[in-house]
Amino acid sequence: MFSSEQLKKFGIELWSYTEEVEACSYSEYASWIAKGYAGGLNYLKDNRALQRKNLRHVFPDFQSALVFLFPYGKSTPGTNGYHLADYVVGFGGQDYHQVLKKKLTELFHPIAKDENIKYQIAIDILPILERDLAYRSGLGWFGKNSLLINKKLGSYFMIASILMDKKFSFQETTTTLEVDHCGHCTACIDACPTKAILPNLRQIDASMCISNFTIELFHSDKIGPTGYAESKEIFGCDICQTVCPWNQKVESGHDRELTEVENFFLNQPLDIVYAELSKMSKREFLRRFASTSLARTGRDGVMRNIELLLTSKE
Ligand code: B12
Ligand code: SF4
Ligand code: SF4
Repeated sequence: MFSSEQLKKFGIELWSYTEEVEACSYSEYASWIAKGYAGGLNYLKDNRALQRKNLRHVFPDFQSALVFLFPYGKSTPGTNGYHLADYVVGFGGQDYHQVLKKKLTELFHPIAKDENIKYQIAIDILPILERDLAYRSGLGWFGKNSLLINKKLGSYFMIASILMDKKFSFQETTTTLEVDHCGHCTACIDACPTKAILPNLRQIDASMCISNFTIELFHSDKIGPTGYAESKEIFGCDICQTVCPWNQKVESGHDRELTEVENFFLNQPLDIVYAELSKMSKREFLRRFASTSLARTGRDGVMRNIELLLTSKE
C-alpha cells in the first residue's frame, strides 16, 4: 500500500492493519479505573471511558484501521544533568500531535480521495486505547511498565492510527498477536523512583507517576509523588524505558542539531533556567515554546516542576 520511499519520507518505521473493532484489554482498563489508579486523569474516568471499548463508539463507520509507529530516538544528555522526555526533543522539538497528523494527512489523503474512503486520524486525543489497537495489529506486547514494546523498535515510538470505513486485503502485513518478551525481567519496576509500576498488572498507578505529575497535574498538585523532587525529570519521564533491555539498541540523535528547547532547559544550570523563566512573560514563553510539547503546561507548570527539583538540592 505504501512504498518504502513514502515510509522513509514520513519517518514511519513500522505499520500494520487490523479489522478488530473491540479493544481486547477493556476489562483491564475498567478495573484500573475502578481501583483508582487513573489519579487525576478525569478524561479517562468520565463518560468517555466506555467509548474506549469499541471503535464504532468513536467512528461509527469503522471497518478497519492502519496503525503506524513513529520512533523518536533517545535524546542526547544536556550539560545540567536534568531531563526532558525524549519525545519532547524528538520530532525536531515540535509537538508530535501536529507533526504526525500532518504527515499522515499528507500520506493518506490522496489515497482516501482516490478510493473514496472516509477516515479519521487518531493520535492521543480520541477516546481510544491506542496501545491496544497497536497490540491487536500485531505491533508489540504490553511491557510490565505498561508501554507497548516492539522487538525491533523497543518502546521509543509514538502510535498514530487511521480509522477507515473500508476494508483492505493485504498480503504483506500479519495480524499475529505478539507474545510477552519481558520474561522474568523487573528492571523497570526496580528503577521507577516513585514505585508507580504495579507489579504483575502491566499497569501503573498514574497518581504516583512522574510523567503524569509533570505533564498533566500542573494545576492541582503542588508537592508531587514521593521521590519526584530527588529525580532529574523536568517534564515527562523515561526512566522505565531507559532501563528496558529492549531499548538498549535504540539510537540516540547524537548527530542532529540541538533544539531550542534542549538548549534552554538542559544546557544551562537549572537555577539559571528558573531565573530566566521568572523574568519571561507567559506570552514570551509561548512565543518561544508554543510549537513544543511544553505548551501543554505553559510557563507556570514547568516552573512548578523546576522549583521542586531545586528545593531538593538546597
Ligand atoms: C493517559 C496516558 C498517560 C498517563 C497514564 C499512563 C498509562 N500507563 O496509562 C500518563 C500521563 C502517566 C502517561 C505517561 C506516559 N505516556 Co502516555 N498516554 C496516555 C493515553 C492518552 C491513554 C492511556 C490509557 O488509556 N491508559 C489506561 C490504562 C488502563 O492503560 P494501561 O496502563 O496501558 O493498561 C493496559 C495494559 O495494562 C493492558 N494489559 C494489562 N494486562 C494485559 C494482559 C494482556 C494479555 C493484554 C492484551 C493487555 C493487558 O490493558 C490495559 C488497557 O489497555 C495514551 C494515548 C491513548 N489514547 O491511548 C498515551 C500513551 C500511552 N502514552 C505514551 C507515552 C509515550 C507516554 C510516556 C512515555 C511519556 C513520557 N516520556 O513521559 C509516559 C510513560 C509512562 C508509562 N510507564 O506508561 C504513548 C505510548 C507509546 C508506547 N510505546 O506504548 C501513548 C500510546 C501515546 C501515543 N499516541 O503514542 N500517559
Ligand atoms: S514514567 Fe517514570 S515515574 Fe512513571 S512509571 Fe515510568 S519510571 Fe515510574
Ligand atoms: S524493563 Fe523488563 S520488565 Fe520492564 S518492560 Fe522492559 S523487558 Fe519488560
